Amino acid sequence: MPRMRCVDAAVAILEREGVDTAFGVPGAAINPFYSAMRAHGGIRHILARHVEGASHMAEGYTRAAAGNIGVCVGTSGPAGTDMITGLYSAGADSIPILAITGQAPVARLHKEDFQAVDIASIAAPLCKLATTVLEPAQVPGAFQLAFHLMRSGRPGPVLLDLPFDVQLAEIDFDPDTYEPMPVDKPRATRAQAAKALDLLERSERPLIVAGGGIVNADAAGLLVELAELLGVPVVPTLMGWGTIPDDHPLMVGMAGLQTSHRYGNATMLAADFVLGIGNRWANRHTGGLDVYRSGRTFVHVDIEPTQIGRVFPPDYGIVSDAGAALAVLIEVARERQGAGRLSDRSAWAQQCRDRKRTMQRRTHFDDVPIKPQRVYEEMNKAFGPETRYVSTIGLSQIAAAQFLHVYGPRHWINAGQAGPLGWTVPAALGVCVADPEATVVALTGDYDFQFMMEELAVGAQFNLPFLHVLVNNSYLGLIRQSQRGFDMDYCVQLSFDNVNSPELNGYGVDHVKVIEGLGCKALRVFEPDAILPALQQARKLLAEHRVPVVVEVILERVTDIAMGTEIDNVVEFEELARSAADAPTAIALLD
Ligand SMILES: Cc1ncc(C[n+]2csc(CCOP(=O)(O)OP(=O)(O)O)c2C)c(N)n1
Ligand SMILES: [Mg+2]
Repeated sequence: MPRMRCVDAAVAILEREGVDTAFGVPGAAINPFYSAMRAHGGIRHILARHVEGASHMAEGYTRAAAGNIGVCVGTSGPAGTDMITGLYSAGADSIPILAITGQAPVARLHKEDFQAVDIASIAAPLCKLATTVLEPAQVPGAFQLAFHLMRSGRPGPVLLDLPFDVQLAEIDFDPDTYEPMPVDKPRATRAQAAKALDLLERSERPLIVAGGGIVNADAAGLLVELAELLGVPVVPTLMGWGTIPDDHPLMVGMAGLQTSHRYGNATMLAADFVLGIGNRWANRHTGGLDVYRSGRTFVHVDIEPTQIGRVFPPDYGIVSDAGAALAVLIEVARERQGAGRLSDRSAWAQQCRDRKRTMQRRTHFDDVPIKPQRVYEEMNKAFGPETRYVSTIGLSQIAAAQFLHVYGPRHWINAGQAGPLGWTVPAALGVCVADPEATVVALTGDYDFQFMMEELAVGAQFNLPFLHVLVNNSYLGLIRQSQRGFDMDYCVQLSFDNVNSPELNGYGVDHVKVIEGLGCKALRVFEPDAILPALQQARKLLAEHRVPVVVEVILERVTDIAMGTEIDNVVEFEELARSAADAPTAIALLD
């Protein structure tokens, strides 16, 4: 039996489980693991500038492609605590990442050693498994279980904490005969599919709500197949955006309080039946449950049994992997179609399409300073269906969901539930590592950008080119807007007179100088007609230099973006589109 250090066994298992990349920050307590990566030679390591950055890179890497598992590595103490936000964000969105941390030697765990913190306890509520491995011979089993758990049921993160002496201890282990554990996923039965379709058949105005579970199951194709077979329109959630292309006739808009379309909410309110697949009835999607549920029958399909009934009791619940459920729904629906037992839904689908065509928000403004709506119009012109957008939080993200177009799963990569500021830059780097040839476009406000802009140096060092649209209103815009309810504008200003850059006229941080200082390229735009040429120029710079390129758009400081407290009372702050000229890149043009 081969004899090796635990860390050598761990790295061999990573390889056998399909891992070839790790994002991390070394430190003394994790150096044995780094020595094993070095000896193995098959794991590419991306050196983050902040351990939280490494955790979000791992998330971006996982979210970019089916089957990927991002790995982040750090030392003992603060490295693990820095990863906590990434573990939260990953767990909240059902994203598997593996966090590996160093730890003080076993005998010293209780002695308040330097950088010895009980990271397993801290991370436990966020993870499917968080454990300090105390016995060397348990290390292979811990890694094997980690991958099994991350992939089974509702996917999610795992933290493995490795004491220094455990890392170095020798064990007997045979990498050649190592085998990943089988993955457990519940599957809907024919009887369950038939029952769901019976309920749907009894309705007149049915919808499918398509959640991120469909992305995780890599089942967007099956979703579109089922929708087309039934003729039933689809409302994707924010995490499910892209499961049906925006220009598909059955994509009838997103519903919700913020990241939603006017036509999506109107269609949800008009519906009498909802089949939710791989979604979790997020509160920013539903708003108040009285309005959302009123007069509607709900079927809920989720891979995790405890999700059924968590937010509200559905009329019928099915525990199933989204892909497995879609497959059996298609099977039963096809048989019913053959027997002439499917209703014709075309009149209802046409009503939904009419709303999509007519209920547009205006994007075409010529104002200087630039109104944010115009930025998305120009982005729609500049970026094609292959574009993979990465965004997180803020007015910029909300407006992006209202105005941009997404055409495929994993083309809108977003920290949906946690919304941690700073996520966008490192997540975009993770996407670039996973898909080096992709057109990756990150989008942030100025504050999200400032949270973790140091990670741009990682893009410069490792040649990870993405285009970053930085919309600068010199405000914590979303919080400024929500402070309207308190009649205040308090602690939300980012503006100051920059003594080094008077040309910024009080907009504070000189992002261009920072970006260039980090080894990346930057362009700054003040006028709406300059946005598109800048985006085109940025694409050239990306190709030429293979480093992140940021286009900073100086915005009007105060622009409120449509949002509300219920899906039937979303407040519009701007004029609506009256003709195609008001919304020239809208997905379904007005007449
Ligand atoms: C770690 C963290 N702290 C605070 C918040 C609350 N928050 C949400 S959006 C926002 C302001 C975002 O400002 P910016 O990135 O400039 O975007 P804008 O809304 O101006 O477009 C804040 C503070 C958060 N999401 N995450
Ligand atoms: Mg801002």
